[in-house]
Amino acid sequence: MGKMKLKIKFFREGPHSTLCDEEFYDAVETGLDKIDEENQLRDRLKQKVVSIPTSPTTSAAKHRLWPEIDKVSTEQLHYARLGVGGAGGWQLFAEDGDMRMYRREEEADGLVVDPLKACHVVKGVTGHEVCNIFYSPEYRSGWEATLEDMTVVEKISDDTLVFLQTHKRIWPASQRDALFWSHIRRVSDDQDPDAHDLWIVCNHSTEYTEHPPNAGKCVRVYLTVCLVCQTFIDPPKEGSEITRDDITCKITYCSVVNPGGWAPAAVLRAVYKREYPKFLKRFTSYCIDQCKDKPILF
Ligand code: 9M6
Repeated sequence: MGKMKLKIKFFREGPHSTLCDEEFYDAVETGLDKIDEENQLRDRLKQKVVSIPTSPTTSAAKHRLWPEIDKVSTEQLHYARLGVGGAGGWQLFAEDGDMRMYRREEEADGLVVDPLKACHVVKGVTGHEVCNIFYSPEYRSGWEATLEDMTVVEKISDDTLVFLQTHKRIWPASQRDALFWSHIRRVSDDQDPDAHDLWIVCNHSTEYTEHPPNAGKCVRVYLTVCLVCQTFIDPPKEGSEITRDDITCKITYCSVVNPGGWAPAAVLRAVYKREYPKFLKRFTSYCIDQCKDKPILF
């Protein structure tokens, strides 16, 4: 697809935008390409260390959000484990090696909220390691290519954090931010005590009076995301230890993002189609890279 350089003096986001979908998408694509270039440059530079606030931690179970955290995490785990065949209506839209991405076309109040479900198989890492990297703020900027800023608004417990993130602006769309709790847990399978534990991270939008939505230049997005991982280990050879070559991690990633404000449906769908596969490939290769020289965390 040839990139047009558009010379547009006046434009606005919204249903009265002076850009047609194609022009809007060309502009978005150019914006995304620019972010890619910046990231490639940044990847080669040393990573900045993110500090986590050391506020006193409470037990998550006593927190006002706990009933919701527990309910949504359990629901999301169940939802992630359902297959993509049959009546679910999932359509395959991207495939690359062992990675498969499915979506369902859905709208809410005229906004695209297409649910996404992705399956991937990654060798050399455990589910515990992958979930730790997805959850922990110190890794976030290493794999989140569209991240501009991230703060931990509250540490509810070691396994539950609340994040406020701003994403890089993709011109001509408004910049987006997201405020969500993130919860990590191990789930043991009572039906199959021999099976390896599952690990899940669930991210879900929340509200804080201190951080009202759409107050500044950002439009707030609303998300429900879950990452579910299971580790498989090849039977160890006689007298030898398990190495990373014997480990396989099966990943399911489910995401529903409400863009919060208007954007042309066709443009959003094109952005999803372009960004999700890149996102999951970048995340999983980051995990492999981070883990390769470290002892295995089962
Ligand atoms: C909406 C991932 C948290 C990791 C997460 C996200 C995605 C669209 C998108 N872009 C309108 C947008 C905004 C998003 O897995 S997470 O929880 O660090 C959270 C939010 C992605 C936020 C759009 C920007 C304009 C496309 C779907 C997208 C997919 C993947 C990566 C980046």
